[in-house]
Amino acid sequence: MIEHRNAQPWTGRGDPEDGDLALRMHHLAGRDDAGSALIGFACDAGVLRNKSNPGAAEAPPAIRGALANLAAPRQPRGFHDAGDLVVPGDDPAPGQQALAEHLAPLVARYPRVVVLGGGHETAWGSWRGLRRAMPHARIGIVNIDAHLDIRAIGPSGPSSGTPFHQIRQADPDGFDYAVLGLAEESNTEALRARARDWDVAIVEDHALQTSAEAGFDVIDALSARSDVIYLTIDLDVLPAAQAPGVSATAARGVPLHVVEGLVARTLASGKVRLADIVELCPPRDHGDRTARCAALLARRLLG
Ligand SMILES: [Mn+2]
Repeated sequence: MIEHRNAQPWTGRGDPEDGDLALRMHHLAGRDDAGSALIGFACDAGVLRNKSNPGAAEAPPAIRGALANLAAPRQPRGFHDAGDLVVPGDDPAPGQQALAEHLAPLVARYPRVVVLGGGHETAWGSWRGLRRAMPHARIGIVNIDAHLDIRAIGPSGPSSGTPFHQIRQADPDGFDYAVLGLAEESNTEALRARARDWDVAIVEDHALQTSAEAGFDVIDALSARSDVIYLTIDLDVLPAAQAPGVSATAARGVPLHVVEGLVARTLASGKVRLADIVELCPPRDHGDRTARCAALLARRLLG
């Protein structure tokens, strides 16, 4: 049974002595001029099935908490908080179905929708929500991630390691997938060979250590041939020092400023209707530093 929890009121710091421009993100929640919406996917089922560390279910409130007191962007616009879907147990499928059902009307109504996962099984709900809202669109997928997440579905069923395999099964002809930040050591040759077979565009983490530029051609080409972009950010692409609070930490990783550059370039296409931020694991975080990375990215996506 999937529970839908309504959004809690946003609270945070106020500095009225500084005047009308002293806005923070919590001030933008629920404003009438909402140009985006967010929804939380509180789910441990995907990482449990993927033999990984639980905790992703605690991510949505942790990201909201880190987001609330960030300064609003220069030209602030409101956002709508659609609350959280709470997925019990170790089967992600009912939760993914509920996510797709909740997302479709949000995507139809708001220019951009942001999902706060959950493990990467979130993607199988996200993508289907977008597909439901836009049945005929060419959907390009930009995944900023250390992993391909195209594993075959084994006896334990779909997990946080299989979502892009599931998407390809659902849409073999339309599947157009790029992975930015891949760590060679974290993907077996079976998966890398499958990615070659499926024409997955890959930019490895080695090429993304100082600048996002090595990813621009892939992003631009994918954007040009797509009607809409689904951007998915797996926080385990970040170096362990910046992002200890994920299910699977990266020894090398892609630094936050480079990830921000990749996100900015993808947003510059003007085609990102849906984005998600996944794999935050608050019980493994230190001093909220991973949640803060997630919040910086969420602020950019909502803005
Ligand atoms: Mn992933």
